[in-house]
Amino acid sequence: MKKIGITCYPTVGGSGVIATELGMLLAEQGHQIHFITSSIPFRLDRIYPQIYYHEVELNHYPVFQYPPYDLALATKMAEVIDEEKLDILHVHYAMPHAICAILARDIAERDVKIVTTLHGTDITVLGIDHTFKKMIKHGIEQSDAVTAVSNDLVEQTYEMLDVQKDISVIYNFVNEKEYVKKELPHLREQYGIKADERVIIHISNFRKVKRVEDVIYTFEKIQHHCKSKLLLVGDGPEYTSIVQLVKDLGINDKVLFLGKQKNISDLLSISDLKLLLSEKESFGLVLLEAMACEVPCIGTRAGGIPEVIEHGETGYLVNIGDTEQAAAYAIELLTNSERLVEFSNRSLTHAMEHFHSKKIVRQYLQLYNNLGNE
Ligand code: GMT
Repeated sequence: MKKIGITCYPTVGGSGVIATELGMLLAEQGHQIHFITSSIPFRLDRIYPQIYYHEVELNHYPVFQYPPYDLALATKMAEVIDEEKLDILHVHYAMPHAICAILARDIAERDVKIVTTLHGTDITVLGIDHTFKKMIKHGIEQSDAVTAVSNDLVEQTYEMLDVQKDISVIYNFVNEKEYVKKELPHLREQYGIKADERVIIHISNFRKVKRVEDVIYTFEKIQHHCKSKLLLVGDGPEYTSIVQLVKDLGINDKVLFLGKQKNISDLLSISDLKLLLSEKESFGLVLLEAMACEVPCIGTRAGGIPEVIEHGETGYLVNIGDTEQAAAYAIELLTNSERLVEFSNRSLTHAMEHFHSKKIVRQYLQLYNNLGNE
């Protein structure tokens, strides 16, 4: 049995989901898990006797202009390492979490091993602000082991940071118990979706990199050829301009803005096709969630997306911004029921064969064991 500390951003986001689900699955296998985060991870919605939660508290000191969150986190990590006798501290993101973990290891008396998982956000930060380059590089190089969620992210990390460190690819996974197709005909009716209409879904945090406007332009083309509705799930900075675009295109009666939702698998269960047309995406966990619910996906040739979608088998790939091609592929699938069923079946098979949680958790455990800390 290992004692493992986990730090992530506990909010709704792929990295937080992966960190939490991994913690829960490791706990089910008898390991002791200590989440060290600013709030309870949102997926941690039931009691696990093997899981502990250590809150990072923020004090507002009159002498500091900003509350020092990173230092509070490092202090809490050091305390948990010693008090709980952690073997491993697994952090998600090099910046700031690996940096905090390194500081905590220096402060603590115990020789904890640091595992850092890269989700792409460090590269995004670098794209905006190069002053952090050395800091991120340091976080990666001083970790005992580093993983990334796709081969593309490994390549990008080497290219942008020139790091001297082995980075292993460990793909993302989903909780198969939760992400499974359900029969929910009433839900379709409740949303006013007619029996002869196809349902297209997009789920994101509406950041600019997600190019939600391309989803709208693609749908606008699709709905001329195929009776359909578009479900938009999530919220974020681009939300208002997307609402305006939908109005300007005169398709507001066909687009349902659902905002942030919890039971994503229910929404996927009433969907026929998923669109993810981002310009940056280290993996695209929402694709895997869709595939596990038997929903084929159309995605861009960006980041790790081509490692998740098999072009022409489980979905299609298009160049960034090519909404003509995305719409053409979507129409081809949505108007051919036999082909759609084939793609749906293959999506599920592909998700289970390549990204099954059992396989992925085994890879993380193997990595922990190789660190030689009993
Ligand atoms: O995509 C986001 O904006 C959220 C971000 C996160 O940190 O949770 O997602 C990143 O990590 C996910 C889990 O590994 C990946 O599936 C997403 O592709 C990745 N996002 C980007 O690379 C933009």
